[in-house]
Amino acid sequence: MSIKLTSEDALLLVDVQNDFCPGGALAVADGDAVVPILNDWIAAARQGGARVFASRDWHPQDHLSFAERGGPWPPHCVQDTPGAAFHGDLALPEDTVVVSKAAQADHEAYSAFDGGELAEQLRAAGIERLWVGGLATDYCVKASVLDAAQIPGLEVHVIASAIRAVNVSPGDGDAALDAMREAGAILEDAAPA
Ligand code: VGL
Ligand code: ZN
Repeated sequence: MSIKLTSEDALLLVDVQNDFCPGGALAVADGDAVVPILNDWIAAARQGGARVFASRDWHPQDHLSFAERGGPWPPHCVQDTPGAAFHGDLALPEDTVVVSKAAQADHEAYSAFDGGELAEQLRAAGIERLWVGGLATDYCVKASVLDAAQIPGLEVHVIASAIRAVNVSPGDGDAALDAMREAGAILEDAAPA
C-alpha cells in the first residue's frame, strides 16, 4: 500500500541532526538509516503540496540537560555547531519550517510542540494529518507525537520505518511505541506514493 500526501498533510521530521547519528555526540544506533526513508516522504510531500516541518534540538552550551550541569546527557546539539546541523543527506525543501527547541539554558523540551508555535502553524495551514519520523523514538519523537495526539481533529501517523530509539534502558523504544499507540497515534508501515 502506498500513501499520497496532499496540502492537508504535513511532515514533521524530528531532530535528524548529526549529533544523533553514528559518530555524533549522542548517537542513536542506526540513526542515519532514517534519512533515505524520510527523503522519500519529503519527495511525496513536495509532489502533493504537503508542508514540511523540521525540528531541531538547539541547546546553548550550558544547557541543563548536559552532564556538567547534572543532566542525563553528554553535550549535544549545541547551537551553531556541526553536531546541531541537520544530516547532510536530508533533502529538506527550501521552504521547510525549522522548529528549534530547548534553546534556553534552564529549560528542557523534548517535544517539538513545547514552547513554540507549531500547533498554531498546523492549525492555520489547515493540516488534518501529521506524519512524524526522526530521532529519537523514546525521547523527542515520543514527546512530539504525544503532544500532537492532543490536538483536536489532527490525525497523527508515526512512520515506523523512519524512527530509531536511544534505548538508555532496554525496551525504551518499544515502550515508546506503546505509549504513542495508546495516545491514538497510528503506527504506519506503508510507504509514500
Ligand atoms: C533528544 C535526548 C536529548 C531527542 C534530545 O531529540 O530525542 N534526546 N535531547
Ligand atoms: Zn537535547
